[in-house]
Amino acid sequence: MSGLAGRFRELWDEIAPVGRDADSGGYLRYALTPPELRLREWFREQADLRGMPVSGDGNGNLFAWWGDPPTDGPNTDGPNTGGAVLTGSHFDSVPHGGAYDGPLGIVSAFLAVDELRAAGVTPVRPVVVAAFVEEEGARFGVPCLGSRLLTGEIDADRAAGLRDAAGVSFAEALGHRPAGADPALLGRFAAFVELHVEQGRALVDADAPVAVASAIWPHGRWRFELRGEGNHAGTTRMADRRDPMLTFAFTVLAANKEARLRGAHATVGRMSVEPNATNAIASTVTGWLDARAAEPDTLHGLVEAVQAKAAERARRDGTELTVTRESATPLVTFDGGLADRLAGLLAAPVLPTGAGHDAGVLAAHLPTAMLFVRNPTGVSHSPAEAATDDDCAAGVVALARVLEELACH
Ligand code: HGY
Ligand code: MN
Ligand code: MN
Repeated sequence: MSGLAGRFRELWDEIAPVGRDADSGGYLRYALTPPELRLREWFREQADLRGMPVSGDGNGNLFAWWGDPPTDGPNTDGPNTGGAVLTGSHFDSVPHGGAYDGPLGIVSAFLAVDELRAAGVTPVRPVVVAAFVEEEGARFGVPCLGSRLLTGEIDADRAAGLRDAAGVSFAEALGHRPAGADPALLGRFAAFVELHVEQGRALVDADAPVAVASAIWPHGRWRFELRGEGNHAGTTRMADRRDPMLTFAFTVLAANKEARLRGAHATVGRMSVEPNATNAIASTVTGWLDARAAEPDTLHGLVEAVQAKAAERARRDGTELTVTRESATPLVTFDGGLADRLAGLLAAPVLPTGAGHDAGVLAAHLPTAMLFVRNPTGVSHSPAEAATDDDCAAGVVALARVLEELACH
């Protein structure tokens, strides 16, 4: 194992146990809960060790600065003139998620700073490591919540009122109303480069450790609420039932079929049932559709078709359907010039992805790129997610070269 792979492993082992579920081996690192709060403390410790002052944006995002942090005053030099190069990712996970999705981008960023310093490199512009809050939306339901707040893509009052399963609001978890958009801070960044574990097998098939991202599929989340009539499982005749579970089951099958017909992706991985009793017909069933497609029109057609099939079945079952879009991310095409420049610099393949990222939000506001690190299992949002220390070291080297390219010339 190379020296850098060893240093990666050493730093990685500091956070690996945090929030890990002993039974599943997956991670329960929900935003602003004790495991994620511990990782935020670790972030500050790592920044302190490197003499990198940490600033916040009032939304729960953290920024460690190598070079001058923002002054109190607004950035009056105009957009993106601050020239800082932003990197980093997120700490939060999906329930029983993998170890690398998010934290790899933050650990790699600190190690890339170490590599540049060890090589005697001094950037002419600040290099900033970010930890964005609630990227997965696993606690408050809206993915990329922190980056959407920073960029003004979600209203601060709506974000403040988002609640978790226990009814705790984002504002209560944060300790205050989120500050919302911060154009002055955003204007200090000239580019954002997020390193992330690949959530697929393209790099395995390409036999390459690192890739550059070209695009993120448009995708979104829709909540399907079905209301029927709760009743006794034993005494209610089948012909008399208005069972929302029936409509829901049909909707899940319709989503799968419509996605296959379109070469798109549709997933229903989360649901809730009331009263959720073995011997009672459900009164309400709520399910969440995660839909994604390479093209916006395909995605729109998919969701329209699933909604129409669900509504038709609800009429047959005598149930009531309400569909609410909870989040949507348009097609993200990363800055082509930047992607090509980095792919040339790294001699790396260029890949699209169906996974959303904070980079997908920031891409609408500043030149943004992503680096992917090979995942030998290709599995993600699961304890089976993996990356080798050597490939992670290759990711650090690649990120260090990119940061030097962007911040030192
Ligand atoms: O859901 C996603 O695509 C990302 O992993 N948050
Ligand atoms: Mn994820
Ligand atoms: Mn992620």
